[in-house]
Amino acid sequence: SLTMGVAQAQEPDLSEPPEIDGEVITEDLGSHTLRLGIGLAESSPQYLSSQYFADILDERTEGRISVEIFPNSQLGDDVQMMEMLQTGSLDMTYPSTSPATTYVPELAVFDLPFLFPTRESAVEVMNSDVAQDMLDSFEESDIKALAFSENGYRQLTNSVRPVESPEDVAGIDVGGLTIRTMENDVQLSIWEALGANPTPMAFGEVFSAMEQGVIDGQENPWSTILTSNFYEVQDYGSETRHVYTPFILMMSMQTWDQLDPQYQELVQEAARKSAEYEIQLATEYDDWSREQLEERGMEITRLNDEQVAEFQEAVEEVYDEWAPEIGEDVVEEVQSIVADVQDE
Ligand code: KDG
Repeated sequence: SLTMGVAQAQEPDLSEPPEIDGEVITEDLGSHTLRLGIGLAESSPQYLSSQYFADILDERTEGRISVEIFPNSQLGDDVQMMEMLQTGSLDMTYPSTSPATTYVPELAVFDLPFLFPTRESAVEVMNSDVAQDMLDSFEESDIKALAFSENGYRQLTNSVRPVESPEDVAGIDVGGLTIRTMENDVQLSIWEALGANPTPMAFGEVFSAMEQGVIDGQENPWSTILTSNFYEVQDYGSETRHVYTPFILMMSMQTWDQLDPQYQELVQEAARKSAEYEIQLATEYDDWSREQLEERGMEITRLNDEQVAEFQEAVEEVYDEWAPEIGEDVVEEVQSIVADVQDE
């Protein structure tokens, strides 16, 4: 077989999340049930780390703060749930940065294609002051943004044909692929530059839109393609890694303001710890998910350096178009952090 001699990725070990340590708050500072809505499924790293977030708060408040997680866009999509945080009708959500750019435009730096050559460079940027400033900026919109974590490198899937070049996306004689994008203008530009017909759409509608043939394809990390069962309606995958997007765990400011300062501090700490765990899980899931998809019959095209370069060239214009909008200073700052990591 083609995989002969290639090391198999290890199955993620879910049995042992990091130990919960730190002080337990024994004093009764009030009881809270926090509702957290996410778009992804129960088996996703996002859900599993949210569960860990819930466990930390439960253990360290003797059960006084409990977190109820609602997966699969049950309570709404990223855009709707962020609006619900603003009105106070939902306590927490965990969106992609891409639709959150309506609140904090600088976040669109993460939408620039081929910005992060390695996961380490992306993590370094998420831990930087420039990223912390972006989290802080949500306060103006009555949202307490707690932590960045990993959504990950996004890969293209479709139901029409194998894709190994921008020409395959554009389908010179047969027409471009209709690709669902997140609700974000930079993402739209990327797929326009590649000659696709991009269609912005909420995550929760993607599966049925593919099933019904309303769209040909979508792009997401392998873990999402696996855990949201997209392989059932998508025969082809391409390891394009065209963009790395994060998640942000966030809370309604109305909820935040109701928490005792000691609880606020604990929630912030639990958010950071669960975000770290999420990044660990997302990393473990990535290659393993790709192999699981292949085992389930998805035909996955790996791209060589020249093929990746073709995609990269085709979307270069996205930088010219968007860097001035995002802010040249922010883009340069992020690029210099990336360069430093790569030089180490
Ligand atoms: O919970 C997160 C999802 O709602 C969404 O952000 C996932 O990457 C995503 C997408 O493609 O919309």
